[in-house]
Amino acid sequence: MRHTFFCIDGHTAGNPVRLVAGGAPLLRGGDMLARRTDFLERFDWIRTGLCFEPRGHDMMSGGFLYPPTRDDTDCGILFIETSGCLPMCGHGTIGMVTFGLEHGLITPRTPGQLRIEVPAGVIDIAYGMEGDRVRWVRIRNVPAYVAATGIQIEVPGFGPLTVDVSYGGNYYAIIEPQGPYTGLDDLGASRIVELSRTIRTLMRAAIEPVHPLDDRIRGVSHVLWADKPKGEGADGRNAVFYGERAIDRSPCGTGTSARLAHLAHQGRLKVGDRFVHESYIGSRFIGRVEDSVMVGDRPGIIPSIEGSAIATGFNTIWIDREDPFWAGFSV
Ligand code: PYC
Repeated sequence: MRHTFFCIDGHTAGNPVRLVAGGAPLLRGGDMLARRTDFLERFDWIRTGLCFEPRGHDMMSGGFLYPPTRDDTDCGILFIETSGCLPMCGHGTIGMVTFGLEHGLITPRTPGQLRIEVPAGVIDIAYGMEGDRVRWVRIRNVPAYVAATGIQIEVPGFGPLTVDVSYGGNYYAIIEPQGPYTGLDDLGASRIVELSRTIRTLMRAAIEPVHPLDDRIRGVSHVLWADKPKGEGADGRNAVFYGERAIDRSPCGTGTSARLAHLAHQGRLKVGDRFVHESYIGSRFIGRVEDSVMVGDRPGIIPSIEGSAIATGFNTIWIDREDPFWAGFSV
């Protein structure tokens, strides 16, 4: 049996986005988090088949647009990625909103604005179009907050690190320059990946952050290495590790949100401040601290992230049950 998926492929600031425009399964559930659970239970083969080799690769990421479950939103997004189905994905949202608007898959009730349901909550979008091209997308993200600070770990073959945990739609272990970590360029991509995998395991053994308002969102999934900016006009740089082998090519939307909350927590940013975040490859998002907010009993912020995406083409993909690798593989 052959399943056909009509996709719009592209990237946001260099990181891949595969919008599955045709072939999405019908899902059960009263909100996007419940639909995500249903998808993982019954249809995860679609994610692994579309994201892993031979149809995808270590960084592959994307998702589906769904009808809204509420009256006050325009649509829902379910994210897929090599690491699973994230509660929220910033670069993925920028890409899917861009491709969805450019190809008539999303019809905004108010031009220039969208309200979208994601598993982590509801996000507000502003965007700018010129002709049929979306030039920029800004996400007013779910509230971000710092979940833990000062966690001490000993990384074999590297040394001791003090790590903080911050939430921006996913939970990030944040490592600032210190002791053995002197900067991204001193480490290099393969070492970042290798160390991040170990650090995530150590962090998971040390702490399991649970979202104060929804305990279905929990656990450190990503590692963010913070660094000083490299390019003119940037305020900071990062490398975000996800999945088993990926460094985000974009500055990472949820990672930037988590970092904004982290810097606000440290008193280094305040409401109204802007923070230009550079990715490992030098692409950029503009982050802003929009507001302060309580997340349960924790002080947090409302972050926004702004960036742009480019479609690279249509891609009709088959998952053929006669293919020995129909559900994908990773090595
Ligand atoms: O942009 O939020 C993001 C993201 C998460 C994982 C990769 N990118």
